[in-house]
Amino acid sequence: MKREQNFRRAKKVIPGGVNSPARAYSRVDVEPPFIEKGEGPYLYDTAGNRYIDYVNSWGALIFGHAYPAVVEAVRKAAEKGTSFGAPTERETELAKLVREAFPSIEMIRFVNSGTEATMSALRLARGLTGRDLVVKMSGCYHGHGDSFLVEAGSGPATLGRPNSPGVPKVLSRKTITVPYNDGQAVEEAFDRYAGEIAAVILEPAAANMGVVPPIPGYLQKLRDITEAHDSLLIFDEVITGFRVAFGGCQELYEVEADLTCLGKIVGGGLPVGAFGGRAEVMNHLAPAGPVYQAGTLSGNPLATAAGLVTLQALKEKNIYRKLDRRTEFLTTELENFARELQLTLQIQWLPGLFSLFFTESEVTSFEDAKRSDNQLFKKYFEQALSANIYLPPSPFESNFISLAHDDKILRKTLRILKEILNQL
Ligand code: HOZ
Repeated sequence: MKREQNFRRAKKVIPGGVNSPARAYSRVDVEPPFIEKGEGPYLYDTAGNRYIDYVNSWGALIFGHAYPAVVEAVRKAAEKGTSFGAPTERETELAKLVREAFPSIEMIRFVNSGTEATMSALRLARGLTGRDLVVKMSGCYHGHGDSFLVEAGSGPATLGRPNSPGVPKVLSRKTITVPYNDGQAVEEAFDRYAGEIAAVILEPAAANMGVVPPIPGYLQKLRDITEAHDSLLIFDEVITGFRVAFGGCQELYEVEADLTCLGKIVGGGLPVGAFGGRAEVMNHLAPAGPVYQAGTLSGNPLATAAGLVTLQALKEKNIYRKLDRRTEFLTTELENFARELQLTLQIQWLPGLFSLFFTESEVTSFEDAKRSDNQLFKKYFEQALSANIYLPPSPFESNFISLAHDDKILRKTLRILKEILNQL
């Protein structure tokens, strides 16, 4: 069925036709393709088109679609039961593997999404410190928990509604927002609210306002400030964990968080989130401690099976070098071409993810990202979709490269994107 027809039908029974707003193509003038299947770097829609996919389930699929080891592990697990609501050995195995990747994590709890991970991590930080305030960076997105829908990136930014109605004012007042990459602003927040801030939360490399890496010294400064004020530093590595490096941004930038939130890759494409940190912190969680958090499907056998084979496969030597090299190839070639054309374009990237900002100078904050020319973005996006390149439909999202995107696929993408840039 054609996408217009599909979308019309969906809108009659699902608000906006989608189960998560970022997929609704609200910022562009086309309807979203309805997907039938994925295979390696490709997505196939119900109208018979095959796309090269640069969304990769918003970063969850580091090996591409229907990665055979994951499919087999999930199939085998499903044959023995899909949910027990009881402990399994595989949960411990997965926990141990995450610990290997992130030295700052001694204990971890698995949940079902990144949103649950960040909500629970913040509750834990509040419960532990007895403080209510949280410092968040504008343009960072931490899922749809009440405390985080304040100047949020990703879907809320795409819709132009970074603060959501329905969040009690008393709660949003507990979220202090400061610009990303501005350590001084965090210092000032601590001066102003001395003894009241439970935690500082951020994406250590922002990926929900496009890709905005931290400026040198920024993460260390936040580490120092939070330590000096007995406040917790929470890294939301839902996107960057197991993507920019096996140990995420903490490995890349050598700064450790008190609590780390994970999602996407850790579940190998199944619904998984997780949060972890030092044992003395995590043991405040029920039933070991008083802070309550729970979930029937948390740590379910399908999710842990997919997560386990994915993380095991990621331990293979040189895998991140490969991802780094491929991302560098695509972005550098595009950048050089844009320079030849004298296009107003910034390409920002980290291993496995990148984004294009149609703006004059480097983007280091949400304010900068918002200056990106939306008309140019729309043209670029729509032409790419017509040429069967599936990109995130918003400048406030990241493009993702998987290990299934080999040199041939990248060269083909490059040829198509160059043609499009040439016509902008
Ligand atoms: N949170 C995702 C974007 N950063 C969107 C997920 C979705 O719409 O599927």
